[in-house]
Amino acid sequence: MNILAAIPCFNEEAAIGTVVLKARKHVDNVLVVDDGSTDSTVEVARNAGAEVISHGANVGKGGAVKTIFKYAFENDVDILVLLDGDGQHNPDEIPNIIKPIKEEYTDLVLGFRDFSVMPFYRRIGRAVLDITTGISGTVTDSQSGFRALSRKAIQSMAHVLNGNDFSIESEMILAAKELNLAIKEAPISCRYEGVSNKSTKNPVSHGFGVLNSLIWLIAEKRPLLFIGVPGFVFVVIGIFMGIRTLQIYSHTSYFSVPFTLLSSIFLIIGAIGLFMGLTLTVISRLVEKIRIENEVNRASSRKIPMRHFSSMDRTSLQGSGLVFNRTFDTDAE
Ligand SMILES: Nc1nc2c(ncn2[C@@H]2O[C@H](COP(=O)(O)OP(=O)(O)OP(=O)(O)O)[C@@H](O)[C@H]2O)c(=O)[nH]1
Ligand SMILES: [Mg+2]
Repeated sequence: MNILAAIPCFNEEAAIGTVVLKARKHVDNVLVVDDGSTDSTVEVARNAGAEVISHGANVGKGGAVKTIFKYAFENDVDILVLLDGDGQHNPDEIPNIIKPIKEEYTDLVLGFRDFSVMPFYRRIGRAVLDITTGISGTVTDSQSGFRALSRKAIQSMAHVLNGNDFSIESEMILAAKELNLAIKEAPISCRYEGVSNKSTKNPVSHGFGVLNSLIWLIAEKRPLLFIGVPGFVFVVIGIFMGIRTLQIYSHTSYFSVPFTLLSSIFLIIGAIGLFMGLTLTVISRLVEKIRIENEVNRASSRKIPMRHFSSMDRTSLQGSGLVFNRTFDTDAE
């Protein structure tokens, strides 16, 4: 079994050596994706025995995670462990986080941190992001970077992740849910004391940045819910106000211009929202069909068994008319 631990890094020379050395005890290979570090992260990681891929410029944590997925996909990794390079995660907990994948039918294991040891302001931010991420179900800790993925999760997620920033943690969960992957959670420890806080980002603006990316991500995936439904509500309010204007007119012969204007504004904005929501839903479905078709093409050229596709993908394929006459060795392996 090919197990890879991968660490997205930006200026982690102080901690990365220990993290790599400890992680090597539990996996076959350690990959460090350096994202334009200006310190000696690359040399330290290499000397500790990690394979290093360097972006050459700072793309963001999400960009590094996408590079990791590409590497894992191309190198037929069976289990991928993601962890941070600043020493907050304990690599000796890797066996716990991969256990559900090895022993149960699980595709994504999310490490969850103990709320009580987390600084107060982080707890609030974490709760907001957890609720937003968990819109279609609950997650205990949506922002933890310590997680493990099965081969099926790697293969099906490698080409669907988009974000370059820290919203990648939520995006991965949303993608896993969409792909009908089995998700489990495992407790992990997380150090806040004694970790070099070289982070230049303010945790509050950082949290808002992630929330902003997350809202756009969900709006993009669920345009009917986020644009169409509010549009529908506006249309209903507009109609109600219009009826009210006519009632007042019929009883008092007074025609309220402001009320009519307001009603028209609600109707126009609502109609635009409803129309946009429907149009964007059709577009996002088409994009999804193309994505699935691309996945199938890739799988067919790499002979990936059909069972590596989620049942949702298979159903969408059958219903989409994108019928493919390639046969996958469904029961093979
Ligand atoms: N590739 C890449 N990795 C990054 C970037 N920023 C942070 N990281 C890495 O992502 C991991 C988590 O980053 P942190 O800054 O510690 O984020 P955090 O743990 O959510 O926040 P703190 O609690 O402040 O430590 C570490 O391994 C970082 O080196 C970046 O711009 N690019
Ligand atoms: Mg950290």
